[in-house]
Amino acid sequence: MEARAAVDDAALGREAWSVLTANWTGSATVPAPGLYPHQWNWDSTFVAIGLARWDTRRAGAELVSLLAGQWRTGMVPHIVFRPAHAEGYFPGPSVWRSEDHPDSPHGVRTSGLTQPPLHAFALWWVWRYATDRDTAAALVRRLYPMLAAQHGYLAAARDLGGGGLAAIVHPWESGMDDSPAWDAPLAALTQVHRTHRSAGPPGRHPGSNPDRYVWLVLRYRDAGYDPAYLRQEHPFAVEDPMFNGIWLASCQALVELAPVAGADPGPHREQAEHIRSALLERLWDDGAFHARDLRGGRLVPVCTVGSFGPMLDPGLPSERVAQLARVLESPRFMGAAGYPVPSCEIRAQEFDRSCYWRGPSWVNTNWLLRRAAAVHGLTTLAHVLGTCTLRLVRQGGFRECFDPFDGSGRGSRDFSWSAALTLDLLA
Ligand code: 9YW
Repeated sequence: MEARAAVDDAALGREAWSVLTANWTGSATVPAPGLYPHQWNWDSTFVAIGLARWDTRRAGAELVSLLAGQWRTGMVPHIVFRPAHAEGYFPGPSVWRSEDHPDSPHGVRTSGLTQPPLHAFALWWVWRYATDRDTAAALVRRLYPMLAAQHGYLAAARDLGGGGLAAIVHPWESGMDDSPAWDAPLAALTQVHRTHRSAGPPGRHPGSNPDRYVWLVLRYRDAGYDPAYLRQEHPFAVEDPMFNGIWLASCQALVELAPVAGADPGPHREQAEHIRSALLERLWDDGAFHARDLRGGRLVPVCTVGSFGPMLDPGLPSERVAQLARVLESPRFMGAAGYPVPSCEIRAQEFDRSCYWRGPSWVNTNWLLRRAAAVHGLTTLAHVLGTCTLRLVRQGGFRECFDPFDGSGRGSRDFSWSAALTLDLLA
């Protein structure tokens, strides 16, 4: 294992700051130098969370710059492009062509997909911990209407199953791009592609996932990013428990933030209750939450780290919380991993300890599950998740993800959310 001398808290904090300084563009934090040269949606929410206790202004700037990419529909795009690095990442702005869409923001090029709606939660975290109260209050007043619009978009345009949950229309929208939860819905695309061959660029076949990913983007783009197309035709539509658990937590955050912005918290409370019932009715099976493949009309059997997203809800019935905690602590997840939390259950055939969201442990999902455990008073679990996550970054640095058995780092180095959330864990 690639370990380094363990560093103390003060040194770890300084290292985290230097990563965040290096990855700051002047208005936003990019996820990792080189590999991801633009602003990514949920990455920025984790950066804002990590900065919340230390730098109210920069935490606010992070959210403001991301929301500059918001579309008039309320959709917050998963990438806000930096013009100087236009084609430094594929698919870049020339693939998405956001500028051709009447609802895209002026002067900012973005992707046409979204990512987990952690924004209101992140703003609430900033509000909750801000040392600069005036800046935080001004920030809440400024961003509240945008976040309410984002939630409105999810309810109006993304309830593709008609049961009160938001569907993702591309694996990238989950933030857990190659999770085994998308294998079956993606496998079904081969057939669809054969019958719609003209939809992709000439010669492109969705024989591998990267091809299918781009093919899905092109279909959606060529349909004008139209919600009616999503409802009627788009071949990938999945209700993900993590995406919806995060949305629910953000609705609860808006309940707290609405009065600060002079708005009525009632609709956000109702929305949260609606999502909770829908999660329990539509995604609960066999002791855990599962993704629902709307096009295949079934739940995806494999359990992933996403299965625990609804635990972020303080109102989740206690017997469900206990069942989820048992699964999380069992050898399917933490019980057999030296370094929690593997992104896929270890016993699954699809589990791969070295492949992104198919096995490795991630700082951001560990942080979310630590928060979920704390919300339900599971203090030992929360403590273990916090200390093990700090152990990972102490030994391996601020890597993108980590081998769940030996803790060795994987993917990019100097990864922003790993550094930012470390600052929060050290608090
Ligand atoms: C990609 C930026 C993004 C994250 C995702 C992660 C990865 C990008 O990087 O996706 O090219 O696949 O899966 O969660 O937002 O850090």
